[in-house]
Amino acid sequence: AGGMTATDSWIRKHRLIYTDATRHPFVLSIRDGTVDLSAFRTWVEQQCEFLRSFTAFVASVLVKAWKESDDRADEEVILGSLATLNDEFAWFKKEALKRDIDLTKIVPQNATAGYSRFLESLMRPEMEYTVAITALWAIEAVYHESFAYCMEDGSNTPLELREACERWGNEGFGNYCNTLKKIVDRRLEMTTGEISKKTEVVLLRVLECEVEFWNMSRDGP
Ligand code: HMH
Repeated sequence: AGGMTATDSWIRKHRLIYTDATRHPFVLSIRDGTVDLSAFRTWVEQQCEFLRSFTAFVASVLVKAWKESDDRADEEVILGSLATLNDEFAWFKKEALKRDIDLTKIVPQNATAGYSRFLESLMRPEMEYTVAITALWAIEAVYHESFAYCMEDGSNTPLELREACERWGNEGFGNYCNTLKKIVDRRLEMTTGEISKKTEVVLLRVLECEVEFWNMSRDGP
């Protein structure tokens, strides 16, 4: 199809799971205002755990970009991801404090632990940059699409959740996701069929992990 990039065609091909990840019932409940605040609390708690492994993962992607990328501008984009994460940590600490969550006592639930193990597998030095940057794009894009949906006209998002939605749903974050998507498509144009296949499998695993993370948040401990 004219103008369809590799990422576009994957999203089209895997539309069902992509929609499961970006229009999950938990997200829909935020959007329509029926979200259970104890579920949101679980989400905040598990996010604090997830962010630790996610940050280590993003740092590993930066190392891969430095070693393997054909374009040094990639390093700046990934450094930007780390800067945003620095900010996110501060925000979650504030949210945790508001909700009386003791950050030192959080026990990672299965979905969080499974996601961390998957990210750890992507951090191995032999894992290709193309594969890792694709995972980064997908992880960020799912949150952008989910939370942007909660900010659209007609949404009824509770006041105390608006900041969360704004954080990932804002236009700047959307532009950042698009920049990552362009990097992925550029890399996929220069890669072999084998790595392309491996990348597609990793993309699907990201989407699964995201669905499991939402499921856990919705269902509570
Ligand atoms: C589980 N997926 C999860 N947490 C996040 N913070 C993001 C994606 C986006 O940064």
